[in-house]
Amino acid sequence: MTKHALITGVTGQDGAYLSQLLLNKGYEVYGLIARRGTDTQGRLRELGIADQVRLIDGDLIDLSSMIRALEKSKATEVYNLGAQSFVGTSWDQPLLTAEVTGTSVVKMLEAIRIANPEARFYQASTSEMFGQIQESIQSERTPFHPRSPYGVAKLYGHWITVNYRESFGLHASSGILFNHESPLRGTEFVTRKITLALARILHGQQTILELGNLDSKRDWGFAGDYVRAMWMMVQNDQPEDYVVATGQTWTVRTFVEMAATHAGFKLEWEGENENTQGIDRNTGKVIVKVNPAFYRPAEVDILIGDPSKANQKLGWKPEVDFERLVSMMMEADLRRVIS
Ligand code: NAP
Ligand code: G4F
Repeated sequence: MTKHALITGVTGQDGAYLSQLLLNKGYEVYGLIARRGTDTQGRLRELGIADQVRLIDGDLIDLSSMIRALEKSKATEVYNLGAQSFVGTSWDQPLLTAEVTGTSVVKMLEAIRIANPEARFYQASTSEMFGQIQESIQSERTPFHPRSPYGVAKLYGHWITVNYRESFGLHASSGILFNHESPLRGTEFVTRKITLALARILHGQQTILELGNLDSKRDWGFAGDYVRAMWMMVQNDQPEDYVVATGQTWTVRTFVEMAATHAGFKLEWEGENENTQGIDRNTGKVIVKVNPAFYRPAEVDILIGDPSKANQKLGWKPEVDFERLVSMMMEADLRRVIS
């Protein structure tokens, strides 16, 4: 029998890759879509699947639309990926973030209890919940200390998922995913901001790339690998929580250097902290500059995940390494800027 899945956040990076994965497995894929803009389906189109995903109007703050989406889709698997997902914005819109990223999770869980308690549920939790890290390598057992309104909202979503599993026996799993990127990453996130800017600079459409904290370290993986982990969690008989990560960490500075090398710049750094500049030795031009406007009120300095549980219990491991990820993103933006 054909499986039906409902994805919130279907127009986002992960929503697009997960839709592709599920369609390839023969699922009927339904996506909850909040029609705010005129062109929200760009990522689904880029993967060539826009006409295969069935869209249902709805919003994460509207419980009734979630119940209707569950009824219309007849979903037996629900992937809750929708969120205000940009950490920086969460200080400017903390209440919206609390609702869309935090308390909407209990609405989706309630919708499941009302419309189909047998449906399996995946919650998109995050390494941002570790924030000011309490252990040098973070696992499912590491205590949380979020550092942003986004991280705090996600922590609510995480614990309410655990609570509904324990209270009502729902098949609800929470994936604590570390940063994952791709050519479909939003341009506000640092990796894509870097690759797009370098491609534009190379083609004379931009002069400089301004960044904040270059020393911040992240465990960056490929989104295509990470949506596979989501699906594996939902298929497992036992609903549980899993860290999904590569186990390696890199600075923002290293990301810039690798991307610049890939794009053909010879980058050298001068100055320190707020005076830091990245100069292209080919041309003598400054192409990267630190701008404190991009610093955050409270930073997550470093994240490194331990994916052993996902590896042992689900058989999951990442296939794309950091270097390949950077080159994949850089190549995609070079192609986009030229065309
Ligand atoms: P993304 O590209 O920002 O996608 C977010 C999605 O949520 C978009 O489809 C967006 O729709 C939708 N959305 C926002 N507000 C909504 C609302 N009120 N009602 C319905 N839909 C709404 O995020 P992503 O990178 O794919 O991440 C997917 C999920 O994983 C998010 O929950 C994120 O917080 C979490 N996460 C991401 C990472 C990562 O590194 N990527 C790591 C850990 C956890 P519009 O396009 O219409 O705005
Ligand atoms: O790319 P970012 O904005 O991602 P961040 O804050 O780590 O959040 C992402 O990953 C989380 C998982 O850990 C997700 F839950 C969340 O939804 C999102 O997908 O920033 C990464 C780092 C930060 O330390 C930031 O301060 O890069 C630093 N950074 C330096 N300059 C910058 C910039 N970040 C952005 N966005 N823009 C800059 O100019």
